[in-house]
Amino acid sequence: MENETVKKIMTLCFVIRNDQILLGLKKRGFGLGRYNGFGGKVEEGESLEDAFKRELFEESGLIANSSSKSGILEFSFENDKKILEVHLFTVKDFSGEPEESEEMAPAWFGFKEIPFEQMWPDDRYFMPYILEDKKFRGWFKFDRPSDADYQAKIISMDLEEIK
Ligand code: 6U4
Repeated sequence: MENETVKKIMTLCFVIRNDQILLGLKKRGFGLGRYNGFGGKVEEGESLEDAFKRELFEESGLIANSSSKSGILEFSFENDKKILEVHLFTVKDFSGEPEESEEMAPAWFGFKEIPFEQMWPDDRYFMPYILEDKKFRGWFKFDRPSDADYQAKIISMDLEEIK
């Protein structure tokens, strides 16, 4: 059908160590040139947990030993039928040291030095929940995707804590 929305199920994972968060500078694809957590598309037959662990390992070299589910966000874009359903996880217990991959260049940031101006614009809204261990859900509508030269603009949004 012509007006049918296409939903892409994705994961996004933030790794926290003491009072630092690990972010990766995206070297290719969606959100190129922006810092973000680690994640991507969920593959067929894969659980959300398996999917984020695979992406975290592929993109940063880290192995998640345990994790918590932090939230769910839906992203849409003007004049685009695609909806991204993104499942967010937080990892505080992991093995390994971050390594640069073909997709991401990882770096640690203090909680007060998170480079929001180089991230997707929604991150500054949901990040407090991640840092305070709260669960949340929300949706954001953007004009168009971010890339190295352009930060997407939020057209409308809704975000709330869930118990
Ligand atoms: P590949 O497989 O590399 O072609 P690609 O389409 O580049 O996939 P991928 O795998 O890099 O996508 O995944 C994009 C990542 O960006 C996912 O972890 C979800 C995340 N993401 C998408 N929109 C976001 C947004 N508005 N804010 C945010 N993360 C977002 O913080």
